[in-house]
Amino acid sequence: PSRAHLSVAIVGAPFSKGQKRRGVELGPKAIRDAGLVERLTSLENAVHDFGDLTFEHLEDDARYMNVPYPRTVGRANQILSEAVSRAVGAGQTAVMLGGDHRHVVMQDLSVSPDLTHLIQIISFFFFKQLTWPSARLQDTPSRPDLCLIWVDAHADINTPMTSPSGNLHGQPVAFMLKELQDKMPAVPGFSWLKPFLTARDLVYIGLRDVDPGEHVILKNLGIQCFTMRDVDKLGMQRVMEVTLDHLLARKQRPIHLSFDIDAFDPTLAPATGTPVNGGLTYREGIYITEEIHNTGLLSAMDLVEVNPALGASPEAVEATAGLAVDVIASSLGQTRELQDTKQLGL
Ligand code: B3U
Ligand code: MN
Ligand code: MN
Repeated sequence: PSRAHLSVAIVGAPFSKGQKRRGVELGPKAIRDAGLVERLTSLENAVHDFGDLTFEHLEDDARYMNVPYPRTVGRANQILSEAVSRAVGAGQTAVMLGGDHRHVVMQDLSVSPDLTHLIQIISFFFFKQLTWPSARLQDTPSRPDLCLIWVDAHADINTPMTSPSGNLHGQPVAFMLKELQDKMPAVPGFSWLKPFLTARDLVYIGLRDVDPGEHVILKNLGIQCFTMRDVDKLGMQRVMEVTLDHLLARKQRPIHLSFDIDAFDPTLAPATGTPVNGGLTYREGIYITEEIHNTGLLSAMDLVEVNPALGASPEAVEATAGLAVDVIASSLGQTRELQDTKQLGL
């Protein structure tokens, strides 16, 4: 491991709503149990674990279009955003850990609002707020300063109209993008969240399960996407070179990394809600995060969709959680490169 010397804030977002069901709160816990804090500390980072946030389930939260529990999800995201806002404001690199509620919610409430992925909206949003504290929520201007790397099997860019499932975890990017605002209805619970990201500031890596409406959006907005086919064709070295060039060539600026564990091949990350065959290898995934760390520009990240309740065995869960720790650690300084012997004190 290299020496990183970052101040890292860990925030867990289990989105449990008090529905005590095996697995729901175990996403962040499984990642911690796999040794996250120890690993980050061994990299000589100062680690502050703020524990898990608690989220309430709001009464009278009627479905909006095909989106169930919009107010509960919106509020949970607001709470998380405040926690992230504090951490980033204190100069820390924020690491958000998600669980997956789809499974639980479906069983408990007979609907499937997947709350976890919405983490990605808020963390990113509040970082913007902090960078421009004078900007009002209503008229956040286009800001070239922050950029987003989205590593996922899915594009998560459905609008409530294009979403085949209604699940909000398939929609967070649509809430963020300015270019999509005339396509977005006023989902209750989300009025606090204004679009802040331009299509030019976003790069996808790992896509292989994209819905028809999402294809249209990605093409129309000309978003830089590296599907798994592109990864096969170009190799990850080239993918990262183009990604970082696309985002940073004009200007060095902070990076938000949103990493969905289902970007990896299901053989490596089986304990997740929507696995898709043909995903990233371990080496491809870790190369992404090493390259991002090497920029020195990582500001915040989220690691989502680890769901211990969906692992077929304890080993499957441990493998998935261990992989999540490797992704986070290599984003924050763990490297496979040989180290400077002087730095190692040898
Ligand atoms: N694109 C589908 C499926 C999906 C998106 N994200 C996940 N699954 N994890 C949808 O529901 O929007
Ligand atoms: Mn996904
Ligand atoms: Mn996702």
